[in-house]
Amino acid sequence: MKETAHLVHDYLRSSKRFPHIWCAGCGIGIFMQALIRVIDREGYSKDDIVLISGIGCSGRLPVYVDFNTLHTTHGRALTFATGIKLANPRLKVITVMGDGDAVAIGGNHFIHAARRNIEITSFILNNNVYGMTGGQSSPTTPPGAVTASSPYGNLEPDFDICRLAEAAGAVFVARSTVYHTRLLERVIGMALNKKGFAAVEVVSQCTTYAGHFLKLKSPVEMMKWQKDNSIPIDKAKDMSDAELEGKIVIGVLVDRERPNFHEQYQRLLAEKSKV
Ligand SMILES: Cc1ncc(C[n+]2csc(CCOP(=O)(O)OP(=O)(O)O)c2C)c(N)n1
Ligand code: SF4
Repeated sequence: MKETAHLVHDYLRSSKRFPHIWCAGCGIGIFMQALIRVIDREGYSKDDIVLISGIGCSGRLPVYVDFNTLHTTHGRALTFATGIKLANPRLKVITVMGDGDAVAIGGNHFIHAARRNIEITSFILNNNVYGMTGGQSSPTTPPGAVTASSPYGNLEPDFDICRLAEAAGAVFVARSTVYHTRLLERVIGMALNKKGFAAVEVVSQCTTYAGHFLKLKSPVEMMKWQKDNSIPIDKAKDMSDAELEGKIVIGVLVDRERPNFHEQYQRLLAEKSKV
């Protein structure tokens, strides 16, 4: 097997796209490498994949990798992904979104993609902040955090992306951090193989902005924080809500079956074309 550096290099676009825009120590690159490793291991060809993003630091990911890619508008990755999957169900359609992209401006599309159960593998890189625009509060910023848009402390409660995905109907829901790379690769693989809407929350460090309000001074401290605060789902099941306060529950949270939208849509098209 190729070393990670060589393998990843084979999947990156050369020349003009680099240097990338990510800050040193940002977690997005760790996720990108894990995604590439799993795609390679699972044997997809580059042409099988369509990787779609909205806007944000996380949204830059498709710019760097050599798949079919779309860098769309803020919050709209899932709308483009839905159209592509309906038009060409053979393709493996993947979205990469920031927390703001997926569940603030794109929240409506997120819940309806889950409700429809269209086969899209969606990765939500949750760094608890709007990174690209300078560190404003997002729906996953902790209450009390001092951010660019909440200088006296964030008044809003944060919400749980995985619970939202589950309640909206996603058939596969998992969470990992970028610290837990083996788990991350396992859930990426499972999500890619799921025949329905899969949501994977990837807790990732924004060292430049979230590090400040989490009072963590370096990428290393932030990853140690991910390690020390994560609880595997099997253990979490025996813990109370109070005990889980401030913890990151990791692992496969939902894995269930439900009719998927694009297969029903293809059947309908076939039936109607006979009439
Ligand atoms: C319609 C629209 N509104 C606002 C923006 C400005 N904008 C660009 S990225 C972004 C937030 C990015 O945060 P997130 O989605 O969490 O991704 P991150 O940068 O943290 O990876 C915003 C508000 C935009 N580009 N388009
Ligand atoms: S601003 Fe934050 S999320 Fe964006 S590249 Fe820098 S560290 Fe990463």
